[in-house]
Amino acid sequence: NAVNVAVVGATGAVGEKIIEILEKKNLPIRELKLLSSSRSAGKKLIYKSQEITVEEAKPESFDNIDIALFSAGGSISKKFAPEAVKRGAVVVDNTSAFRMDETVPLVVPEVNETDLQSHNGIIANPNCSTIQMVAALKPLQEAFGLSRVIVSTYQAVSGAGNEANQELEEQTKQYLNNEEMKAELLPVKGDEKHFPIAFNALPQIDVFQENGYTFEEMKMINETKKILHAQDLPVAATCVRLPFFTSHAESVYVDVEKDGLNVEDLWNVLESAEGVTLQDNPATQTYPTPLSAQNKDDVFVGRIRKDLDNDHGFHLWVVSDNLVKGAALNTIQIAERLIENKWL
Ligand code: 11C
Repeated sequence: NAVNVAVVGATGAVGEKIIEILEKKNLPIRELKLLSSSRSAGKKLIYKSQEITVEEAKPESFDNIDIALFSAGGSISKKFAPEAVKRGAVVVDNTSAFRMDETVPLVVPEVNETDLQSHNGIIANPNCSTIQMVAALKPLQEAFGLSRVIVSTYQAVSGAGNEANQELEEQTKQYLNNEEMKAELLPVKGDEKHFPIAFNALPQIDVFQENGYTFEEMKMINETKKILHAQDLPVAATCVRLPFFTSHAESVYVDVEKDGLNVEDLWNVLESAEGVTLQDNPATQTYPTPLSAQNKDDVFVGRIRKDLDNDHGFHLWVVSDNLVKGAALNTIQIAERLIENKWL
C-alpha cells in the first residue's frame, strides 16, 4: 500500500519542514514529487540522500499522485487542489483557502480525527496558532466543558515565511549598527504600511477585517469553533508578532463549566493528553518557551493558574513549534491517519 506523494510549495518554510519530517517518518512513500511556482522550479532538494529537482506545479503534475500536501499559499491551493482531486489525489491543504468550507474537514488528528472520514478529496490543516490552542483545549473541553476562551498570542516571524525571518535578521543587524531599519514586509506583505519587527511587537498578523479584528484573529476564532464542534463557544483572540524566529506562544484564558476545579485537576487531564506535554512547576521555574519548544513535536503547556476572581476561570501558557505541529507535522499526521485508517 505504498503511496505517491507530492509536496506543493516545497521550497517554502513549511515545505522544507515537510520534507525534513518525511525523512524521519516511516510513511510508505513510493515516489516523492516536489512542486513549486515557476520562480523556484529547477531548485534541487535532498530527500533521504536522493536529489530531487523541484518542478513547476501544473495540473498534470498530479497524475498518479495519491496524497498532495499543499503549502504554497491560498491562490495556488485554489487553483491546483481541485485539479489534484480530479486526478484522484487526496489533498491536505495548509492554507486558509478551504478551511471554512463546510464540506472540507479541518483536522488536528488528536482532536477530531474522525472528521477525516467525511472528506471529499480535500482536507484542511488549521492555522498554526489554532492547532496548538485546540490541542490544549480539547482535553479540557472533554473533561470539564468550556464556556469561554480568550487568547493573546506571541507569534514567531517564521509564520510569515522565510522572507520574514530574513527581514528580522537584517533589521536586527541594522539596529545594532545604528542604521535605519528597513521594513518592507511585516506586518503583512502587500499591506499599505510596514513596521520594523526587530526589537518591537506588532499587534497585526494578516489583514484587518471589517469588524476590526485581523484575519489571523478571525482564523483562530472560527477554526477553533469548527474543530471543537462548538459553534456557540465564545472565543476572542488578539494576535501579536514578536521578534523571534520559531514557535508561537499563547496566553489562553478559559472558563470551564464544571464547578470547584483546581490547578491539579487541569494538570491531571493535560498530563495524559495525546500530543501535549505539561511543563508546569513554579518552584523549579519550569515552563515552556519558544526556544525550548523549537523542533519538538508536542504542544507544551505551563503556568496554569486559577483565576483569582472567577471560580471557573483558568489561565494557561501554550507553546509549540509553529512550523512543526503548527504546520508540517500536523499535515503529515493527517496523511498518516488517512493511510492507517484506509480513508484515502
Ligand atoms: C502567521 N499563523 O503566524 C500565520 C501563518 O493561515 O496557515 C499561517 C497562516 C495560515 O503569520
